Amino acid sequence: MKTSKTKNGSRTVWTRNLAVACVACCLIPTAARAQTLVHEDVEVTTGRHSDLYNLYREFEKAQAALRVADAELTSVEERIATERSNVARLEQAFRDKKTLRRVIAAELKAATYRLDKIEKELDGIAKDLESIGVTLRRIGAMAERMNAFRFAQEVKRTMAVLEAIQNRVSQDEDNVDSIREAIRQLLDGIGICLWDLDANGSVDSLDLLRLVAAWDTDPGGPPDFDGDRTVGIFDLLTLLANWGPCA
Ligand SMILES: [Ca+2]
Ligand SMILES: [Ca+2]
Repeated sequence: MKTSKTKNGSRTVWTRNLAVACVACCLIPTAARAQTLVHEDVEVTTGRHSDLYNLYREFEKAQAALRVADAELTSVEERIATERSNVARLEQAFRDKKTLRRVIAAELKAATYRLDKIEKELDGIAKDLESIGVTLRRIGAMAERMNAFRFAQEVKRTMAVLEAIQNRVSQDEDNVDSIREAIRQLLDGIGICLWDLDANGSVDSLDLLRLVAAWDTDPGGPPDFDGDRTVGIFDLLTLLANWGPCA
């Protein structure tokens, strides 16, 4: 009798659980169930949740773009580190007085040109990150609206990664500024300024002649002062604006 009661009790519990499971199955919205399916390609490819599927594919594209930006930034950071040690080496060379001032100045000018390019690349990466951020915020909001909370959490984690990369960009920009400042101080110490092409201590007609001789070419450095790969009117105006002895 006791055994029978237990058996009956177990059956009742089992039946109730089955009923609850069936009701839950019917009541859980499709999108809510999709939140677990979205990570399982086999389930996703059934096409049962195509909106979420498409959104997730878009998310994967944004993640891929983020990885590309991260890799580009890492490569730029390596070059910034190289420029920093390069300037430190030139500072040492200046202190040792074993290297000609104009040789050091020429190297510093070339470094400035490379820093211009690095800065442009940082700008490009910052813009890419901004647009990836806009996409991620939109995907996150849509995932939440579709009750795909696990997916939305994943988007948030990716947003955190994006913000960390954006912080690195800001630090790198500060680093570039500080290297520029070190170059400026060293050039001041040497008494040669960026626009003094023949390194005679002043921006004068000799420099103007050099600039004119290089007109419309890409010298890969000064007198292409703005780094647009051609010597033109802007470079001429820059030289004229800095006319006279290097301070
Ligand atoms: Ca000069
Ligand atoms: Ca130019």
